[in-house]
Amino acid sequence: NEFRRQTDARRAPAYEHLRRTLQHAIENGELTAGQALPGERELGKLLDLSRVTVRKAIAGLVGDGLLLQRQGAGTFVAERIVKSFSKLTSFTDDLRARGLDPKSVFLERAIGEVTPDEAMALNLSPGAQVVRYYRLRTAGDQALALERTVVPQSVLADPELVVNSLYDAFDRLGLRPTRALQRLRAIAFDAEQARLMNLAEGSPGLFIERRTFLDDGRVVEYTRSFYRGDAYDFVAELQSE
Ligand code: 16G
Repeated sequence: NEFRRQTDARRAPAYEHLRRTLQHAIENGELTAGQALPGERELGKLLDLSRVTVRKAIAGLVGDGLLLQRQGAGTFVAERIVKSFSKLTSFTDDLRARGLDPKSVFLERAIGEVTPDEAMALNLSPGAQVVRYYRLRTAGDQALALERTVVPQSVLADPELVVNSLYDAFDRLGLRPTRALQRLRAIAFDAEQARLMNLAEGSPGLFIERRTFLDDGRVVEYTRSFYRGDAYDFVAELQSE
């Protein structure tokens, strides 16, 4: 409905208008990945808009994942996060390496009895206790992933040992994961996941399952991650057989 769209656009508040203008500039390459935006004050002056308007437009684009804010450095056009598919790194490692500030929002953190599927994945016997986490993974204002992690309670005695990073907790406990098996598949975020991630239902995602081992063969995690499909590139070096 073209007419409706036009009148809506005309009636749209100034921040919405700026948001769309910036979005188009990013989509058609006038603003390129990694490029810094002028400061809020400067941008406001340039476009004759209030600082509040500029701030609101930018906050919207940060939420959409098109812009990134780095503490103390300013606002940048987001680049996709390039992640190795063959290195045993954590969410926290990947984002810290980019100067971002990764966080966990705990949607669930509890001890329970292992389910048959989890027992298979973790090499546990029926009846064993496990620690379960369901976390929203964020950087700045942006939600990047949802993760369900199961760890044997024999490995993590207390769920509170994980503050933001699971691998930091392993490190503090002197546990050194050395190997993992991983599987990746494309998914569409369902309504509930989309709500948590602040995305439209059906947005593309990457489902990654990881089982991580210590040197002695113990499995320390079984994690099912749902990464934003529009934010990550997975890369690997391939060698001939
Ligand atoms: C990554 C891992 C996930 C692991 C998490 C730990 C992938 C696909 N998955 O997201 O298996 O549990 O990192 O991150 O890389 P943390 O130490 O920040 O909690």
